[in-house]
Amino acid sequence: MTLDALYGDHVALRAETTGRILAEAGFERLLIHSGKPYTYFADDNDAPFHATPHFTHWAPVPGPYHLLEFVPGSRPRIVRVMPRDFWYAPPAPAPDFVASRFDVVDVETEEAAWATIGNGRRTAFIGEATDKAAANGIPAESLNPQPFVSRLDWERSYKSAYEVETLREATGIAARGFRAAREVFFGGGSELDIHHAYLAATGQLEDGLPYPTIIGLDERASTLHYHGKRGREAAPGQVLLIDAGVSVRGYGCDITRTWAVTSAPAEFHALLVGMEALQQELAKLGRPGMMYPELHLLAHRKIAALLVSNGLLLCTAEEALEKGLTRPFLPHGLGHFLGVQVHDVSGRFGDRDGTPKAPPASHPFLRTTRLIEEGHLFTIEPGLYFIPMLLEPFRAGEHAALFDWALIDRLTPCGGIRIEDDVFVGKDENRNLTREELS
Ligand SMILES: [Mn+2]
Repeated sequence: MTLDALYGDHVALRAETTGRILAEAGFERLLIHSGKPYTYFADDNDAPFHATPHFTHWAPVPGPYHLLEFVPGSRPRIVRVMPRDFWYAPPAPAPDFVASRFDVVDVETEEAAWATIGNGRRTAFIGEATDKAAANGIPAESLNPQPFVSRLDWERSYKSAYEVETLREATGIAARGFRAAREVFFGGGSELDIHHAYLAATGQLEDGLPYPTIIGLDERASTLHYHGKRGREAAPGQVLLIDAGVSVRGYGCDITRTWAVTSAPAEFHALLVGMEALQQELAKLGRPGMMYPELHLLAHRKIAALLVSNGLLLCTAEEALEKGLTRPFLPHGLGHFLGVQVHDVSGRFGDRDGTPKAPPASHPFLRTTRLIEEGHLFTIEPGLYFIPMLLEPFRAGEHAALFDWALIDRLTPCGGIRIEDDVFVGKDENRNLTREELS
């Protein structure tokens, strides 16, 4: 199917589900504001603009202040604000495949956009510009109303074929960046060199990334969201952990790879091989009917076995799990939903109304507590790190004798390992979008 046809189906699906959810809540119209720029305090510079995710979910039309209107049974409309301006270029026009599904009206000011939209229907408003919406006659209880918004967020966890194809496209571009990064790393490049190689190979601006790249050599691989970019003073490295994405039509892929040079400790190479194997298994095992937290606990079970078989833990895997000895090595969740947002919405919903469903108390950072269902798209990203601040309490604690501290100290300069793929839960099997493009 062409992108145009896939997008047509995606918009039709949005219309169907949104129509149903509007009717349930007694609304006649949905209005989504694309957002307003964030201006830094006491400055006249804006942060990179990110559109309201609900807007992007309908239409990849860049720029602030636009209004998207959907009335069930009518063709949806986008009122775009295209200022006449000689300081800044106006946003790019809507692509044809979008323009053919919406009535696109261009106006020059935000005020004109609101005047064009008008009022008079029971309207649910989504967006940050609640003052403008209120001034336009939308009552307070209809501004980002709950549980209406949660029900839309719940629907966002089921990806359309258009969304899957968009993420596959993003992944294909990201794969070029990972190959370039790998080459620069093995050539002795710095974190900064690797970052620049990634941007150049993916043809992206830094502002266009779905999230800032995480590029850590050696011990920096153990800082989960390390955003520094050291120069040649910290190169070459023995280990590279790179976590980076590419954004296409507002959807970002989220991929991590860890590589080590031949001269890195053999024990670290053994852990890399083990992590690769268990990551691949987990990506296949997350199937409909399983609770995501079960998969997360299975990751800990497999990592316990890996730590034991490689001599880092001096007990049985069962005992390691029981005593929580894997937790300092893997302090984050196994993965998260992926979509318009990198940590996509509704991962911790207990139901479609957004009733919170917390992760297990001993795994507080797990972002996904949902039952896995067909159509879900999530990351599988087990990690194994040597994080001194998390290991210290164990070194001083009652189970200290169950760790091989000499080995752990020798591997600590290697930082850690994370391997992350993006996985779509298909009808008969999972589709690992990342492995289709990158080994
Ligand atoms: Mn991730």
